[in-house]
Amino acid sequence: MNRFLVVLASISIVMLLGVGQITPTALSQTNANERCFAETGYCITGRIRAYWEQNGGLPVFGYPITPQRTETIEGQPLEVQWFERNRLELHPDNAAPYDVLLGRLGAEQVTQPFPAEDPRPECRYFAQTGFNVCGDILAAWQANGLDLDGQPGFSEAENLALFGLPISPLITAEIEGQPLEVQWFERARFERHPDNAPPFNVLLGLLGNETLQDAPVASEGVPLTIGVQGEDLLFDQNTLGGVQAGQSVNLTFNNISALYRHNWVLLNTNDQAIASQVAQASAEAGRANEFLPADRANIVAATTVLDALESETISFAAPAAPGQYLYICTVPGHYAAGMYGTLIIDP
Ligand SMILES: [Cu+2]
Repeated sequence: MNRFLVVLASISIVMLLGVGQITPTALSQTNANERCFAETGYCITGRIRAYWEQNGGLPVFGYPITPQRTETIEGQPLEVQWFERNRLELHPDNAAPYDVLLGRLGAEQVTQPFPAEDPRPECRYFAQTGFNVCGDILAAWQANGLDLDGQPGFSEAENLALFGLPISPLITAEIEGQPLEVQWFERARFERHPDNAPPFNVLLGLLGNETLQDAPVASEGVPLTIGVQGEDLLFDQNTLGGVQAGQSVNLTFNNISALYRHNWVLLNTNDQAIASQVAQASAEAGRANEFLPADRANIVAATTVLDALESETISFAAPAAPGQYLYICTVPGHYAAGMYGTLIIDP
């Protein structure tokens, strides 16, 4: 299956760790299990949602900036979702809570090792890496953790499980044009903002945003996202819109079903009789042909067939004529069960 790493071209989110006045807004409740954020237009669900909510939420991870999708991380295909401050990865073979891991974005960004320090009595010294953690950064590190024991408060093992070890001393770095004192950890960058009142005097760097912005952008285009309604043979949206004739589109299809394979196929017609013929021919073409007929005359764009819990992003040019266009799932029986919707193309 082809998987595309599509990066939204310009995600500019101005947000500090001090989020007391910013309340996440429910965008929509298409799925009882989903929590959606109007701030970025993305939702969290399942284990990633549970992990996000249990281990610090907005101040620690930030808002989601991508859908959940498959990426290759260190040679391994993983289900991941990017947040402003980090990347959450699903590792279903691990026992909870290690079935969700925070990306090692600090270690990925600090490619030149820093020279180790001598222990200082007023600091916590980590002999494993040779760095001191002191003062307000130590306090902020200790204030968050991955809850391993169900007990209130965080042990040092729990702080370590969330942020990892320090991998730099306190250094001065230029962050968005501003010189700041920062310290790198395996999974985070702590930044000192001494003008802010506690607890906002130490903020976590926006490593998710920074990493995604550094990545190559697949293409400019209108982002569209569609999913499925749990284990029902239905898309989660009956209509998609906001696209002008001929515009390029980056469509992400999230098959959140744990049971069924699905695809998303855009037709060049709004005629249900033609859609029915395409569905029939697709079933006859079979899985080996991605449930697509040899004759693609009526097909504008299609994802591959996604197995359970897979995602894919495809790029295509929207139809040149304004109007309504059917999209269907061509996995046998799904169109007939109602798995279709309408893409509206504006002039
Ligand atoms: Cu389907």
